[in-house]
Amino acid sequence: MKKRALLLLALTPFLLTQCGDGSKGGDSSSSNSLTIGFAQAGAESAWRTAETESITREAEQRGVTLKFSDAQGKQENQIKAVRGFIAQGVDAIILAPIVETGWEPVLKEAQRAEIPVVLVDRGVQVSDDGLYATLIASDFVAEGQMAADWLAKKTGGKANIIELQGTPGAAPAIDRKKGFEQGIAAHPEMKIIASQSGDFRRSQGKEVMEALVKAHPNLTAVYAHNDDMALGAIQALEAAGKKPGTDVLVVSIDGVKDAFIAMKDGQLNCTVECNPLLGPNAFDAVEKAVAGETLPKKTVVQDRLFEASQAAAELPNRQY
Ligand code: GYE
Repeated sequence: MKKRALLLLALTPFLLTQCGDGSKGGDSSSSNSLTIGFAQAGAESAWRTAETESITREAEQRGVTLKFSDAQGKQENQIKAVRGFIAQGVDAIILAPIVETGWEPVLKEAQRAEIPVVLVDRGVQVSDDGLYATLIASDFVAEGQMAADWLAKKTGGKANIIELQGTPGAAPAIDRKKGFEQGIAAHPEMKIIASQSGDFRRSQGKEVMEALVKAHPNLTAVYAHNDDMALGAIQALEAAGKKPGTDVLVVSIDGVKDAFIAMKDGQLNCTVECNPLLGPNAFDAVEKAVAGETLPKKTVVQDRLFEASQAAAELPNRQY
């Protein structure tokens, strides 16, 4: 199908200049007439919902036909979806891979079918990075480091930390753990006293924290790999008679609206923004990949850190 798209792109200027009515290819958008498959990971968090909306909205604006699949957190569903898109002969595939490993066979199938794959928000481990066109994502190690640095400063380098990890095997869970551990390494009195996965979900953040706060009542800080788990943990801490935001500092990642509300309310102390509005970048990449251009292997989305003191002023500006 890549060939068909290339042919169309090549013909567009001809049609524009040669055909009086411009009835075909008359739209100046090069996405016009593209059919793209979007294999989304799931809908586990507010972040992911915002990402889905951004990609859907951008497709509409560019006149792209978008085929959408929600894998509901299961890699096997996502692999099936990618295979389905290949069978349907889409022009390109946008993939937000749930976990890092296990992608090689299906990416090879896409390559054989000459269908470029643009990775959004999470990376993959493959032996040949030629198996995907590009990755558009944040630097998760840097995010974890920013969270650790903030906590080190705030506590004078002393904390009993409970870590809530994201989905096991997911790039942001692996790298946010790594970055945080690197960040606290220089502070011997900052200790991770317990670390468990809450699968990036609010309900599981709450559940896991209910058990952990009982087992480790000496905690002084929570580091959650995303805001949703932090918000669930805040509920569990309150139910256990703790004061999140005061006697237990809470720091997380994403920067979703609810996190800003919790910061304004004094329950969350800090969030590291991770921008989910990837639609415009994703479709710029798709258009280039379909046109046969070589893309940089990674585009890093820039993130910022926000503290509770900034929340009230920043809240009206939040887009997700
Ligand atoms: O931080 C989390 C989500 O892959 C960057 O996935 C994304 C992460 C995001 O569920 O909230």
